[in-house]
Amino acid sequence: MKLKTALMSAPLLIICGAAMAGTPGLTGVYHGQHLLTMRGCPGACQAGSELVLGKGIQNADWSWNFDEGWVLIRGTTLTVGFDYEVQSIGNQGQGDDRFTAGFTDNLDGTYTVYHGFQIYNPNVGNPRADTSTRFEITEDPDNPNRILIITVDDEPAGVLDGIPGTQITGVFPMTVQPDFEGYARLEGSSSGGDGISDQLKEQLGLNPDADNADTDGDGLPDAEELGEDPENPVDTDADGLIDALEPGAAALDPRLAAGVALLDGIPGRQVTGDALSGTTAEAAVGEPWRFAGVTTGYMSLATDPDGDSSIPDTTRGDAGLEYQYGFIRFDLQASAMTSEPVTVRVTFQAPLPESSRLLLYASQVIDGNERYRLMASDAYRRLSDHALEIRLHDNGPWDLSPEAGVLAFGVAPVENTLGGHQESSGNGGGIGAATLALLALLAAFRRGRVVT
Ligand SMILES: [Ca+2]
Ligand SMILES: [Ca+2]
Ligand SMILES: [Ca+2]
Ligand SMILES: [Ca+2]
Repeated sequence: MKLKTALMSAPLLIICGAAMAGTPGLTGVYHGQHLLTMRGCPGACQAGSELVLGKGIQNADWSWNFDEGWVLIRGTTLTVGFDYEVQSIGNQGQGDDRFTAGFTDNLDGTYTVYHGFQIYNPNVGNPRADTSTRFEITEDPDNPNRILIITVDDEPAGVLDGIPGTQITGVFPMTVQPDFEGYARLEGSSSGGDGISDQLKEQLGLNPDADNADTDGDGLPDAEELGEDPENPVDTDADGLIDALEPGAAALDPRLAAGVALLDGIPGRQVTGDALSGTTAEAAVGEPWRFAGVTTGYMSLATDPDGDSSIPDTTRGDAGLEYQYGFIRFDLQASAMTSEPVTVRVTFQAPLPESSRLLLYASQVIDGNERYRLMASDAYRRLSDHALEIRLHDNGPWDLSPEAGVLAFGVAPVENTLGGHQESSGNGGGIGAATLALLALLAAFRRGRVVT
């Protein structure tokens, strides 16, 4: 079986090699974002043997200076619940210097960064290693102000293993390989011709490449909707989504949150290889509630906070569950005390899984930690191929009359590709054996006692 896998991976490598593009000799300073995928090998690393241990829950910033040969890479939280950092070799320096690593131009379209990598998981001793990562960096043929950055397989100490990234052995509970994917834009560029920098648009979640520089497509240009001070953009209805993101009348209605880009994305533009990145959703809630903030990201923990049956989102479809919609997290405010159920309707631009394959996870914040649980199937309705209605009852996991009058919750539609969703009010409805095996491994990983 393993021999077959190894044989099959060989032609794959050749295909990858032929597809390699890359732009040697880049100059200038670029700023952008990346998404990290952490892979691990329970045994020896070979293509097909790896597990996805987690992704960043959000895109994280990075800045590339090709004139001076260094990159500053910010970390974020992984979907398994702990933070990672990309550091200088030896973790030297202070402040930003600590996160700045040197790189060399290999003159073949790839660039090798020499850096430290650390995860903050006290259960396994906050492990850290010095390593390197080889990136293929390509000038976007459609926009010379933009570069596209992927991690390639590079094993300076051995034979390529067919898995993107470079093995870090003997430090983490298993051999791991960080895989960074992202993009960056030339400092000071303004592709929209409206005087607003691409960098600021990215920060605000606006699409620098949108037709006529109108991200939400409502006929009002981004520059106009941002207002007089683009650094402090206008949000007329104070629902947490700026006017330039909310099309038309939604910008005036705090009970309607529109133009919400999935997976921490940018409306109308795919940020990562995930197909739904950049597709949008909108949400509606009734009186006395209103939206006060909306964020999206890759699905965070799906965990039972009371027990040991942790279900981290780490499968990414590898074992039957697809978290391709990520999560949408809402802050709701009530204008009056109420204990009536709250009904939130969420409409997705992309179609939802069919009823028999749809699972819904929902979060609550417990002691500052976000936890996700599988929702009972009678707590929501699939209204159409694109819309869900979710009812949050008092005395359930959510406190609907908190002292501050604020309710925070997230939802994450999940596709059970194994089908046959079994009714369940607890964890694990329809979860297959492969997932359970992976979860057992991950639980051990999180406790730091994986035997490899
Ligand atoms: Ca590799
Ligand atoms: Ca607009
Ligand atoms: Ca708004
Ligand atoms: Ca609104």
